[in-house]
Amino acid sequence: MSPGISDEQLLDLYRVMIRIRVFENGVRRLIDEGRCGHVSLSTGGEAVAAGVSAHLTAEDQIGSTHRPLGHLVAKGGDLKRMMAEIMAKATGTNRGKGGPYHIFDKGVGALGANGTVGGSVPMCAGYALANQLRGNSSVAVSYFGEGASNQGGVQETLNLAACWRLPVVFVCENSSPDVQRMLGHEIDYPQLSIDDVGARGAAYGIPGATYEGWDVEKVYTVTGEAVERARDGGGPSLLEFKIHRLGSDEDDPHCPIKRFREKLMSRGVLTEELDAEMRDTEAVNVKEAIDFAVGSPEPEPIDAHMGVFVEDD
Ligand SMILES: Cc1ncc(C[n+]2csc(CCOP(=O)(O)OP(=O)(O)O)c2C)c(N)n1
Repeated sequence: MSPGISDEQLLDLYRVMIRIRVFENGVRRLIDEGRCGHVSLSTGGEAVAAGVSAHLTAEDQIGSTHRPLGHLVAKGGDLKRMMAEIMAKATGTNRGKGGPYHIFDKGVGALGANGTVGGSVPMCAGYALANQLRGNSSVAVSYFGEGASNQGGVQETLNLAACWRLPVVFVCENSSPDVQRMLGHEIDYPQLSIDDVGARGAAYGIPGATYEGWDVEKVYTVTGEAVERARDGGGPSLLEFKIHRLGSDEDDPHCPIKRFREKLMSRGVLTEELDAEMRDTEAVNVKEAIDFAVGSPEPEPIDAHMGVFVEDD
């Protein structure tokens, strides 16, 4: 038992983390076999996706990055339709027209990945403004990377969201601890003027802090506070989670799943049998998702004209 988190909740968090890893490993195999296009994976960020989404319902919105799969799986995304979208099939979440960089599932409140770095931030402020104007208690969560945090639009949005006390939580996944994995970034060539993006919250008068992103219990606890504050009209927060981008295995000492598994085992919350059962279940689900995607038709050329405009609902 962890303070404030029941054993059942801990196992739910673990299950979601496993689901994300198994799903992304399935996608990794498709990439290696040349059966889908380029996909940016989120491996290593499972604790953030699981810990954040544990506080959200389908009425709450998330806006994601170019590494959206973990966020979407944690938000309750349908694995079959997600896999079909990744393979550009007509049965996909975006009918095969968005691909992984724009994957979208309105039914679960996953309002879009963004190939444009930093794109989720102003969009989520917009969702939050809509929530505020409608007077509901929904909260928007915007995911972005530390690279995106330097975008002008991100800074402007933080200011406006603070001024208007919008119900939004800004979640920065900072993978710079793995500097060698950063895109186009030379070691020792500075990109950020400070170490901790969370510290920028103070510049806008909102709570901002930095945490270890492998620690799902910490993610769960601090996000719970930020989401509650946003729901209660207390305005936005900025949470930074330091993470390591990883490969497919769990041998890496930074692997959030490995670390959580060891904790849960030592506390007697998780057994080898339950762990194996969860992994088997997720493997079957992912296999079914791949089979569904493979067996689905491609979109018809005429579909390019469909779904372009939407009536107000
Ligand atoms: C507006 C914009 N500029 C540049 C790019 C090219 N690009 C794709 S991923 C990436 C790195 C983003 O870094 P970060 O936000 O920290 O995310 P990470 O990949 O580290 O998870 C860049 C520059 C882009 N997609 N959009």
